[in-house]
Amino acid sequence: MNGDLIVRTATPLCAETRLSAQVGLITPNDRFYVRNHFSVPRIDADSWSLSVHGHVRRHLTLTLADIRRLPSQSLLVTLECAGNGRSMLEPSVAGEPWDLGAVSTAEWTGVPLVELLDRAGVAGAAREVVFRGVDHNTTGDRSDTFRFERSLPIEAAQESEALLAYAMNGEPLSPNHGFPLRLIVPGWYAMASVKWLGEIAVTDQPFRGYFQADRYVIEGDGGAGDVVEPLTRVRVRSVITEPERGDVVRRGELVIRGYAWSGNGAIKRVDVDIGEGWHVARLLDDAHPYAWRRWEITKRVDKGGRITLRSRATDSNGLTQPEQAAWNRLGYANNAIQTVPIEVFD
Ligand SMILES: Nc1nc2c(c(=O)[nH]1)N[C@H]1C(S)=C(S)[C@@H](COP(=O)(O)O)O[C@H]1N2
Ligand SMILES: [Mo]
Repeated sequence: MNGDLIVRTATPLCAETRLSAQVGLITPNDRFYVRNHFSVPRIDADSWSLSVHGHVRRHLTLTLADIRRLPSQSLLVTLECAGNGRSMLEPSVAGEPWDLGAVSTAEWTGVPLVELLDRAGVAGAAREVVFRGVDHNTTGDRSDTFRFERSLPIEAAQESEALLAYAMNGEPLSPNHGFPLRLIVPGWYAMASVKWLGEIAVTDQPFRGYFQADRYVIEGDGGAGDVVEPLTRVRVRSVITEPERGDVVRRGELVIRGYAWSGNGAIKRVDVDIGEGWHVARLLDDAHPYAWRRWEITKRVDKGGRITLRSRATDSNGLTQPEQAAWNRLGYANNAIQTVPIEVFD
């Protein structure tokens, strides 16, 4: 395993990118975070096919070669696991104890989902599109075997610029990231980006599968079953990658660097606090609609001792990060401002 990944659970593999290993705009494939619910399915690309059925005018069965012949597109997309930052919640919650590294960015290449839906011809009664992974097993509180499946409302399927991706940063998808084909839903928490696709079913009913209705939902005070909000778009967030928690730095010029992203609009601003108020950081990189942006700021630190660094992103809809996490039982969507304590010496 690449040393730039921190393993949170070994089987199924869940591993996050070390913050210090986030260096460029794009995360190299071998250090892109991994979140698997079941063991990685072994898929033989030659016998694999994708079936598109349900409320469509034409049922399609496509081989990988068929898919690669369709018009393709490449998009820079940041994926963030909805559980990213879960370990910071108090009181603590069950689930993968992610720090802040369950987020990475790649250039994905594949066929626009609309291209395929148009070829199949979506029927008038269609309400949702269900994406079925071929990975399956039992999990958590269920004893039967079931698949990883998620749906998108038909409007989101048609308007989200979703891709059926077969390549990641110019290489075929690796087994961990969904070989041979996965969905990428730009702007949405990454549970929507179903890996190891086998089937796409257009339905006239709301889909109520486990990973749709029992997981990846924000619950109310009533606990399990009291769903307030299903997770969709990524909440605005920033992370500080440099310096790191606990670093000891010399007095003088201090360079602070990190990333900022939002599923609800472009990043407009990042403010950084070095213990005495907010300063506007410089945004780097071009703005890509679905990818994070690097930022940096240089500040003088004249006093020795402990200081706490914080960063706060704001997007084009004026949404910003809260000081306190909005606690929820399943530990999702914690976009609270991160605190990075460091020590300054003379
Ligand atoms: N088929 C399938 N798709 C899946 C998952 C899975 O376990 N099985 N995990 C989802 C979750 S919760 C996340 S965060 C992303 C992780 O994608 P990555 O492993 O490529 O980073 O895949 C999503 N798609
Ligand atoms: Mo996730």
